Parts: sequence; structure tokens; C-alpha cells
Amino acid sequence: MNQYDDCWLRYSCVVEGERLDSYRRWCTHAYVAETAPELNAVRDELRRALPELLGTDPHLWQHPPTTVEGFLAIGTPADMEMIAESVPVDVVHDLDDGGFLIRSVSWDGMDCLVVTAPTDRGLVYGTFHLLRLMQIGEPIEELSVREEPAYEHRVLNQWDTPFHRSVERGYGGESIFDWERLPDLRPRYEAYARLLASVGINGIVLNNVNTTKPSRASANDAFEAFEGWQLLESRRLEDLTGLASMFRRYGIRTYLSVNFASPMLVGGLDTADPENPDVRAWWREKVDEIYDLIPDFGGFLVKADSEGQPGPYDYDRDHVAGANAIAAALEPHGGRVWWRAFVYGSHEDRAVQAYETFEPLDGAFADNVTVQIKNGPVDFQPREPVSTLFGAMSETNLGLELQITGEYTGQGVHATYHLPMWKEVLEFDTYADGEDTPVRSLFEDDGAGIVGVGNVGEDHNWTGHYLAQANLYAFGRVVWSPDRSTEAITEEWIHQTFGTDEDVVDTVSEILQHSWEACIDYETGGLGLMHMMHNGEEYLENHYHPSPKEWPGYHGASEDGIGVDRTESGSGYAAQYPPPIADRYNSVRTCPEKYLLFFHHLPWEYELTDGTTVVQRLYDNCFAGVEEIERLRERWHGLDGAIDDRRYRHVAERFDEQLAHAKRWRTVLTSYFYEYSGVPDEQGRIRDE
Ligand code: GCV
Repeated sequence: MNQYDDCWLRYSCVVEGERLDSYRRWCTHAYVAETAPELNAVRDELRRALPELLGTDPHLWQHPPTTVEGFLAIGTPADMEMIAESVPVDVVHDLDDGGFLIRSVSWDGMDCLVVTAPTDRGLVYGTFHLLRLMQIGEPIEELSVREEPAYEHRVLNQWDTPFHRSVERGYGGESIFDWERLPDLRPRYEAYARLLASVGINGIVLNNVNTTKPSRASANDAFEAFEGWQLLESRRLEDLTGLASMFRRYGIRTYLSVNFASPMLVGGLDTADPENPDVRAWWREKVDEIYDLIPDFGGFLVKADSEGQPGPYDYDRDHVAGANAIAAALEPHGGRVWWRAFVYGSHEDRAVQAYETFEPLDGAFADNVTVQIKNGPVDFQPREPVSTLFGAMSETNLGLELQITGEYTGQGVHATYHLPMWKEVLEFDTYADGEDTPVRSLFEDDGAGIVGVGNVGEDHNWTGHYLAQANLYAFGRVVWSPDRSTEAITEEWIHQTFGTDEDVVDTVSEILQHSWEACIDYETGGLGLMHMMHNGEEYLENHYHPSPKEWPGYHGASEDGIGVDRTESGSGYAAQYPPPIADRYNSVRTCPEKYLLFFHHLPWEYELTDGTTVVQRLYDNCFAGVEEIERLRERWHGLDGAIDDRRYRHVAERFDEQLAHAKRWRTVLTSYFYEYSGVPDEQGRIRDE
């Protein structure tokens, strides 16, 4: 058994007959440029993939082969004359960084397949694209592919906590990064880089945004582990260079999460005031030192004035002053600050705070600052309305932060697929620039981008749950191409991961695509409620079990009703949206049911449009969610014998646990709703629990 799963890079031979003949004809011989580290990665990938896909060893040439029927050529037009002669060079040069062409051409009487791009990173993506087509069994005889990433920045945020091998909100085991042993590189790092590059990720923030023990932390040992600030120490930076070079081979730039008080913690200054000249000089020198070691370093991610991390407020400065001071040090090197907008704590309704803090600062951030905003105003709940900030900061580089890991969606146990949620977010019309300004259109300018909080760890399967690999895959693919449909991305993943058998594809696709709505139903009741999870101290209990009594402010249950009033008569969150959206959400008649109780506090027996009462709908949805998991589990059982036993059994066991846990959610929530409302379930199901 391999040390770790190959995920979607299995390269199991799926085709036979004429299709296989054509793969062999074009790809048995490969002529690959040798001008950059990325090209070594390309060659290595061909050496790994082609023997599996072709059933024969490939021959890698140093010069264009002359005595063969056909060959595969990979390089930029500048690298390879043969490519410059056979593809329209101006079309190649018009592509954005990362873009590529794949063309079937005839050259010197031979059938050739050319993978070309204006940058070496694009050649890596083009190679993975071609290998994906072959894994899926697509024809390659008459290819004419032109691909470009939708956004410049497609970044993974690791919440790995250095020196402790732990991952905050990671459910796939310990951190894969062994900081104490750097500069030694584990083979697993390269395997990870391959997975990321294969779906177009071009940046990685290596460490957790929590970089120091929070100032208001209790005596909880877990907080002692936050020592990520030390990564800016010179000895740690030197250790990082090898890891950064390895990621560079795959077109991935390295970033670090840094502590706002680094000038004090690392530099020994007595202040971190962003206006202090010594502080600014310290950042400049530190950044110069980093770029000497890592010339393509991406920049810093900063969590400031948030959950006890230090920030500009400590010096009576605002977020612009804080972000711009650090950005000034990075600017000469082309580096960027990703500055998180995740601030809350001073308002009764935390949803309103990020907008109140950041919207007045629109237009004041430096060009190399990106304001990184979670998709919703609370915190990666199973479903949240889109954050109001997306429609309010058109003069600022924005970053959308999505969560790949399942912190609130069943962690490593429930099969909850996040792509349908991300699609809902990306398609939401923000009216930022009038009607038809969907979220997905906001990150197209240089300096904007989309980031995902990662879900990998040391487990054999990387993600704690085999099906959670789909979340990592889908993140990369949807961020590369947000127009690609959920169905298409999901099927691609299944084809590469489980093969092309129709039953398997239909079953896994159905499970994935229905899993998110089911989770919403049993974890929230489906009307816009949220955060009814337990906030325990124990690592895996936290945000997993139901505990609606613990956080009444998030759902507003009382004897007279349920939900949080966020209209004008309440916290006013709805009014932070541009008028058409604000009007829709402010009115109980037009507010979509899925957000109803997020925006409105309503009597338990308030009648919904179909005549059902609020409390009855909550009951019904909780029951429907569990029934759906029962059905999806049955569907999975139908795959016994159709896929390998290891993965079949793992997912079957997880489904047993998920079902038991979904029932626990249903029992706790429905009893809680009943306790407050005193309204029995029309179908008498609560007594039977
Ligand atoms: C990294 C929530 C999570 C924390 C996380 C924080 C953040 O509070 O529970 O684990 O910390 O968000 O995004 O900064």
C-alpha cells in the first residue's frame, strides 16, 4: 500500500482499443523543454502518469524526435522552435499567466500534440489538463484547447500550527508539515504540490492565521501552541527556502501568516505602531531578507484585531494604516498583504461589524493589499447569506475566503460537499456595480482573488474522509473556472478518483450533490438558522455536536418565536446591502425562505407561503435531512464490490456515524424547538425519538 492515497492523480488505465492506440501514438514520445524548474516537474509527471495511462514506458526526448509517427511537445514558443513554428504565437502571448493552449498539429510530416503557454506555470497546468483528459478517456486526436484562469490569485490557506504538527479545524490528521525537520523535505510535500497544481492553485500560505496566544485566551493549552510568529525569525526563514523551491517547481508561490506585533516579537522593538519609523524600517529589512532567500515569495496574510490577535487598534490606528505599512515593505518586491476582514466582538450582532469597520475604508488600501472576506458575515456556517462587504468595496482589491475544511459541516465524519454552497455564493448578485454584478465577477482584476482554508493532513486519505477529497479538487477547479458547472466538476473528480463506470459515477455524484442541503436541514432546520454547535474545549468536539442552548444570540429562540431581527427594527444588517437586496431581505414577504430566520424573528406559528408554520417547517426539515442521509447511505451501499474495498468500507463506516450523528442533531434541535414553542409536531414524531 502507498504511504498515502493518490487522490485524483491515480492515472489508472481507463481506455482500450482505438482510444488507447491514439494516446500511444501521440504521447509515447515526448519532447519537453528544459529551461525552468517547472519543466522538471512536467517531466516527472509524465514519467509517473504515462506508463499507467499508456501501458508502456514513454520516451522523453532532448530534441524533436524524427523517426516516430507522432509526439507530444511541451514548452513555451520561446523555448522551442518547433512549437513557435506550429502554433499561433500571438495567441499564446495573449494568454494570462497560467493560461495554456493544447493543439493537435502536423509538424515535419508527423502528428504532434503541443502543450504551450506564455509562462512555465502555464505548462504545468497544460500538462495536468492533458493528463486529466486522458484519465477521463477523452479523445485527443483533434485537440484545440485554450484555457486561462479566471483569477490571478488562487490561494490555499493552511491553518497548520507550526512546531506542533496540528491543524486548526483540520480533520485529516496531523499537519503534513514537519517544521522542526526543515530544510529536509518529505516526499509528501511534493505529492501535495502536485495535487494543488493539478487543479490550478498558485499560492500557499503555509501557517495558521492564529500566530500568537490570543490576548484574551483562557488557560487553554491549545492556545499555547500558537507560535507561528516565530517563522519570521532568520533561522526559520532559512529553513523554509527548500520548501518554497519545491512549491515553485509547481508554479506555487509561498506566503506566510504573520503577526502584526512581529516587530516586537521577532525584532525586539518596544512597539508595533504602523506609523513608527523604526517599525516600518523593521518590516522593510525583514521583507528584504525574505526575498533574498525566496525571490518569488508571495507575501503575508494577517489576522489583526481579531479573536485576540494584536492589530493597529492597539495603537489607535485603523486597518488601512496597519495593512499599508506592511504592504509598503512588500511593494518593491511585488509582494502582497492579504488582510482579513474577520473582525467582531464589539457589536451585539457580530454580522454587522465587518461592514461597519471596512466599508468606510474603501479606496484607501494600497494596491498591493487584498482585503480577505469570509463568504458570509458570521463564520463558515452550513449556509449564510453572502457578506455585505462584497457589494460595498468596489475601490479595493477583494479576496473571497471559502472554507474547504468542514469545520461546521460535520468535520471529517459527514460527507458534505461544499461546491454547491460555493456556487450559490459565486452566483449571488451583489449589485456592487448595478444589477448583474455576481460575486464571481469581483475578483477578475489583478490583486483580487479567491482563497480556501485547506483540509489536508497526515491521514492516508489526506482529508479524513475519502469523499472530502472532492472539496479540495472542486475548490481548485471552480476557482480556475467559476463558469464550470457543479455537475461537470463533480464528474471529473469521480472519473479520476473512482473510474468511469456509469453506476459509480451516478451514485457518487448524487451523494455529493445532495449532501450539503441534507446537512443544512439536520444541522439548522433549513430556514436560515445557524451556529447551534457545541463550543467545547476538546479538539474534535468543537463545532461538531448540537448545542442550541449555548449560543441563543445566533438563533434568537424565545417563547414568542425564533430568528434574529436584522431588519431596520433590529441590528440593521439587511440595510448594509444595496437597496434591491436590502428591500428583498427586509420584507418578510420577499425574504427567501432559506434566509428567513437569519433576517427575521418570527412567531413559532407564523405561516409560510404554503401554509406550513415556521416551527412545523423546522421539524420537517430536520426529519427530511436525516431521511436524506439514510437514502444516500443506501446509495453508497449499492457500490459494494463496484469500487475497491478499502475506500468502500471507509465511506460506509463514515456514513453509519454520520447517520447516528444526524439523528442526534435532529433530536436535540426538534426537542429544543418544541421546548420553546410548546407546539407539537403534526406527525407526532418528536415523542418517538
Ligand atoms: C483560525 C473561527 C474558527 C477559528 C478560526 C477563526 C478565523 O473563529 O473557529 O478556528 O481561527 O474563525 O477564521 O480566524
